[in-house]
Amino acid sequence: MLPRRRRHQRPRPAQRGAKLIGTHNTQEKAFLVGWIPGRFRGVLPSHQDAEASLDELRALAESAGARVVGSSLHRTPEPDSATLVGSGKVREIRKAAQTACASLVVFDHDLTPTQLRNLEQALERKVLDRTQIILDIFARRARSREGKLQVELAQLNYFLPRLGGRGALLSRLGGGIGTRGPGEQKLESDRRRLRARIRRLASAIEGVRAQRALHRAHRRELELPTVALVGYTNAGKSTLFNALTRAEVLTSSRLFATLDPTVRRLALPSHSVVLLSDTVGFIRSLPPHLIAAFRATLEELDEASLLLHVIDASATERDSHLAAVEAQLQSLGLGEIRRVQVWNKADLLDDAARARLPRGPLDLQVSARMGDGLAALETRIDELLENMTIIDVDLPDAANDRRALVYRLGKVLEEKTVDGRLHLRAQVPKWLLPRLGTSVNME
Ligand SMILES: Nc1nc2c(ncn2[C@@H]2O[C@H](COP(=O)(O)OP(=O)(O)OP(=O)(O)O)[C@@H](O)[C@H]2O)c(=O)[nH]1
Ligand SMILES: [Mg+2]
Repeated sequence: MLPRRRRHQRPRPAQRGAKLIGTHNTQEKAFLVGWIPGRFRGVLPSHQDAEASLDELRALAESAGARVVGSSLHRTPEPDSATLVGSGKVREIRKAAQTACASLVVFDHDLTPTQLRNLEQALERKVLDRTQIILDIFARRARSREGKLQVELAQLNYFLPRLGGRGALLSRLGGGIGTRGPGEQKLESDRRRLRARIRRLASAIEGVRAQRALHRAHRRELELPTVALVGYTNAGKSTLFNALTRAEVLTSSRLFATLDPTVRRLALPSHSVVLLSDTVGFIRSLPPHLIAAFRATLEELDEASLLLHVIDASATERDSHLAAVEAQLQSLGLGEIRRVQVWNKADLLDDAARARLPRGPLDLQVSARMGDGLAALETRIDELLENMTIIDVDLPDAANDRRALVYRLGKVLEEKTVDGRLHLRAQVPKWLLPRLGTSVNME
C-alpha cells in the first residue's frame, strides 16, 4: 500500500482562516433544555413532540461537535419574558447542569436577546438556542465560497439584533470586536461595521446568484430536465445520489452533511439523460435567516422538472419529517413541482413495516445503501419525464399566472415578446396543456 502523502492533504477550512463563528476545538459538554407552554401535565401530544424535538436537538448538538451530558424538559403556563422558563426552573436547570459538569446549556426554543443574556448570567455558562446550533453546524460544513458567504450572512443577521452587553458573544464574532460590556459608542460602531459587512456579503451573494443563473441558462440550452433530491436532513439523499450516479459525495450520519448543491448527469434506462441534483436537507423550524441566506442554493430547485422526496422510512418521526419538508417546499414556492416519495432505508424495516408504507404510483421503496429498488426508481423517473412535451405557447401579456405555471412545472427553452404577446417555448407535462389555453402548438 502506498504511504499517505500528507503534504498534499488540503488544510481544513478552519485553518485557512475562515471567519465563521463557532468552530470550537475542544469538545463541549452540553446540557439540553426543552420547554412546553401550557398547564396540563402528563403525556400529551405536545409532550411527545417536545421529547422528539429534544431528541433531534441532541443529534444537532452532537453534529455541532458537543457531547450531550444531560437534558430536562419543562412545562410552564406562559413564556417568561426574562428567562423563558421562569426563575424557579432556571435554578433547577443550573443545578442539573452543574451536576452534569456541562459547559454549555442549549435551549430547544429560540431565545430573545434579553432571555439569552439573563440565562447566561443566571446559569453561569454559555447558553445557545436551537438556531445557533444549526448555524454552527452550517458554519462547520460550509466548503464552497458560496456556502460560506451564505452562512456568514445568516449568522450576522442573527447576531446583529443580539449585540449589546454580551462580551462573550462579541468575541465569538472573530476579529475580536468589543470586549466585556462595550460602551454605547463602541456598540454603535460595531453595529455599523456589521451592517457594512452584511451589505458586502449580500452583494457578493447576488454575484453568486447571477453566476448560478448563468449556469442554469447553460444547462437549459442542453435541454436536459433536472431531477432534484429533497428531504429531511439525514434521510439518505447523498447516499442515493451516489448510488444512482456513482459519485462520491460526502454522506454522514451527522446532520446537514451536505450544504453545497452538486449536479451530475444520470442516464436512464430509456437512454435519455437527466441532471440529478443533491442539495441541503430540511429540518423542522429551520431558522428563517438560513432559508433566506440559502435562497441562492435553493433556487436550484426551481429548475427541477421532478423532485425526489427522500424519506427515512425507518425514522420514528417520519410523519413529522415529511410534513416539515412539505411545508418548507410550499413556503419556497415549490409546492407544485411533481414529486416522487422515495421511502429510503427499507433495509432497516421488516416485511410488515414495509407493507404498511404507502404504495401509490408516486411511492417507491428503496435502500440507497444496499442498492435495492434503484432500477425501479430510474424506470419511474423515465416514465414521469416521458410524459413531458415541448410546446410553443402565445400568452397575452396579462397572463402572468399561466407564465408562472409554465416556469414552475416546465422548463422554459425560449421566451420573447412579439406585438405585446408573450411567446414561450417550453417543455411541460402533458397534463398541463388544458390549463394553458388554446393557442398551444405541440411538437
Ligand atoms: N441502513 C441504511 N442507511 C442509510 C441508507 N441510506 C443512507 N443511509 C445512512 O443514513 C445516513 C445519512 O445519509 P446521507 O446520504 O448523508 O443523508 P442526507 O440526506 O444526504 O443528509 P444531509 O446531507 O445531512 O441532509 C448515513 O449514515 C447513511 O449511511 C439506507 O438505504 N439504509
Ligand atoms: Mg447529504
